[in-house]
Amino acid sequence: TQNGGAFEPKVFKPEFKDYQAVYNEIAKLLQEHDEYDDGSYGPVLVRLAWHASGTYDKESGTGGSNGATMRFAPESQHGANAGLINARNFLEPVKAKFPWISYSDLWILGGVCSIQEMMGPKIPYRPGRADRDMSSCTPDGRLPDASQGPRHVRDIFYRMGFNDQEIVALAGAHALGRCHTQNSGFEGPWTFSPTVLTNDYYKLLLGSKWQWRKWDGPKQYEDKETKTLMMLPADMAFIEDKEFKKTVEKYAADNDLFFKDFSAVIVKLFELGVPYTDKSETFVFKNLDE
Ligand code: HIF
Repeated sequence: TQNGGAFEPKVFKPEFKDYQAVYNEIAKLLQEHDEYDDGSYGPVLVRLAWHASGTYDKESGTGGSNGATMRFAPESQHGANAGLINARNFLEPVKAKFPWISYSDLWILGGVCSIQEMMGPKIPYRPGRADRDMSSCTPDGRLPDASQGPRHVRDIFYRMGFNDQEIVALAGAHALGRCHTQNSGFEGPWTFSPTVLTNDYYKLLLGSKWQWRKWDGPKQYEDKETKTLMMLPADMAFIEDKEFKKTVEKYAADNDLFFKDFSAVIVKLFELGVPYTDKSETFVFKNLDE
């Protein structure tokens, strides 16, 4: 250029330390806002990251976490996304403090941070997602229907490109959080410690007696002993189906194996449809207390 580049705008190139700063900010806000739900925004942040990613269709290459199109109607209004406004709003002050990060990268970083801070495994993170406009919103019906069984669960996750073992490894995330009548119509948590990631989901699926809950709401299961835990019909798919059940047994018996496989498969989920280049770097964040 004429002036030797002196007046060219400086392009900010975020590095590991910049993303770690975003991670730390989210982790700090998670600690500060322990008034929400069971004491943490972590589960709903994980659900946001998954619903942003789980719209992916491998045939057409549409959907996935690239784009953050859930900011816009109609996607924000899809029944499956009810309640995720809480997660999106939670992350707004983080976006305001670090405006250089895309919403799509931020939502996934929110999921990664929440899993690690809820005592889960390390989740390697690769930035590179760009926000898109509402013309990239995916059609309704790409996320799973909780009232259905093994066949539907397979259809939905095969469409994203997962196999049976990977589907079961993902399912352990229902150790976290709960169902809310105002969101899905269902009610209750899957485990006794819904803000800590463990293999308890698999242990409870196999070890508890499950019966239909008698209530006005949609058909769901309750544990016979305490009647405080729940399973969706779609969760029961994992023990109704023999192939799925074998893998449930493996993870119920071995938390380390679950952590290893869960980390790998959630990275795959979070990266569906993201146009990475050879130069994309992978980051492993320090937890807040490390
Ligand atoms: Fe969920 N899921 N999910 N889910 N989910 C809910 C809540 C959470 C399904 C249905 C529901 C996965 C798979 C499936 C989380 C994470 C993951 C709710 C309740 C429903 C109905 C929403 C509400 O009422 O607020 C179905 C049918 C799935 C296919 C089997 C993933 C594997 C388990 C992919 C996954 O990671 C999390 C976390 C929550 C808790 C959100 C909260 O606000 O606490």
